[in-house]
Amino acid sequence: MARRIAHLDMDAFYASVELLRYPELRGQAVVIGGGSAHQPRLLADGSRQFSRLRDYAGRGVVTTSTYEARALGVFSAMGMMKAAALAPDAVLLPTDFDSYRRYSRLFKAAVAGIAPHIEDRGIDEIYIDLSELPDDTRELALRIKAAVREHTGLSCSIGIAPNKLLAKICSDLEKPDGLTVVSLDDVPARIWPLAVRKVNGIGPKATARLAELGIATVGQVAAADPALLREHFGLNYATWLGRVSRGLDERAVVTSSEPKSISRETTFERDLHARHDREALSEIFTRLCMRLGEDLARKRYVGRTVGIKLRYSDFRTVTRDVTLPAPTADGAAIRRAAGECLRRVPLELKLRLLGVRVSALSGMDEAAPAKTATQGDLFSDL
Ligand code: DCP
Ligand code: MG
Repeated sequence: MARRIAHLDMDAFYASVELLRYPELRGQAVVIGGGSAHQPRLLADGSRQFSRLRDYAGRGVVTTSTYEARALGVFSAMGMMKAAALAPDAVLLPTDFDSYRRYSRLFKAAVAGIAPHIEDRGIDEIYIDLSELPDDTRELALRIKAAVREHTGLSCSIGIAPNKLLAKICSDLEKPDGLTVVSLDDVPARIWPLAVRKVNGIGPKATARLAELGIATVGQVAAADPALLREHFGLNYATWLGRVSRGLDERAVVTSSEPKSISRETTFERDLHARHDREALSEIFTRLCMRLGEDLARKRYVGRTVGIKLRYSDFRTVTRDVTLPAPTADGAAIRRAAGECLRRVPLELKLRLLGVRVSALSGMDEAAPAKTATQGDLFSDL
């Protein structure tokens, strides 16, 4: 029985929330990413005076932009000065995360009223498993879009497919206000012509490597010699590439609002060697663990199992984990446990990615076993 998975992504999310507040900006090139200095000023006649990109000076980047600004070449993550050169008249607004979080909760609640099987993927996107619902696919999607609009005043784009991989690709195909439904039979016509970077999980480095092999589209990945992919990407990633290029993906929609694990990972600017770049690597490693500890504390979780993930320069990935006697959210304790894991992996090859994960979570406020005095000393001999 084929599954029916939707991916919903809000259109120009932060910018669209701002337009609810400043409807007079509708239809204009608007860029989000300023600071408090760029707060619009209310004039004596009741109208508002907005900052313009041309007045911007600094090193900030664009957080997002309206589609009108994108038409001028201004996109997320672009340096603001570069954006100002392309679109000097664009309106610049400060970011207001509290509002975005509020609208995020609102749109998710609106969807849950129709289709409750939801996996939260961040502030502006969710997966929805529609498999159990009796309704016609398009009719259901239109109802979800209408509910989102009614509860938030915002538009979204939805992709529906037999799995998460294809649904995510499809939600982007007809943005904004898109609705795209594909089946596995549509993969050659709809997916194969797409650039490889449209696939979630094929990042800039893999894209560059594929380009060196003359592979630019998903179809070319599907047609590539599996042995060639193995040689350049390692068995795991090559097998994954082969499957995704055929539109295959078995991952479940994970509805639980309770996370199974909390992790952080980073892909290095350049590949690092455990010995030759020891200092840089150690610093990044420590920072990851400290940040992870802060994430856990903020979300009020502690975890008993600490794991690491390494991706080598040849794209092979290894993981190791260790279970602690008592759960922790302490960055230094995570660092010691992760360091222990690191000593159990081969480190001859350079590394391109390092990740740290804490799982076997429990609530920090739950009646957890009292922290023992020995906990902090546990790894002191390592
Ligand atoms: N965002 C960010 N930094 C980025 C990209 C995005 O802070 N480099 C924020 C701003 C976006 C929000 O996350 O509004 C959602 O990201 P999307 O990639 O979904 O971008 P948009 O929703 O803005 O546009 P689209 O219509 O393409 O989805
Ligand atoms: Mg979006």
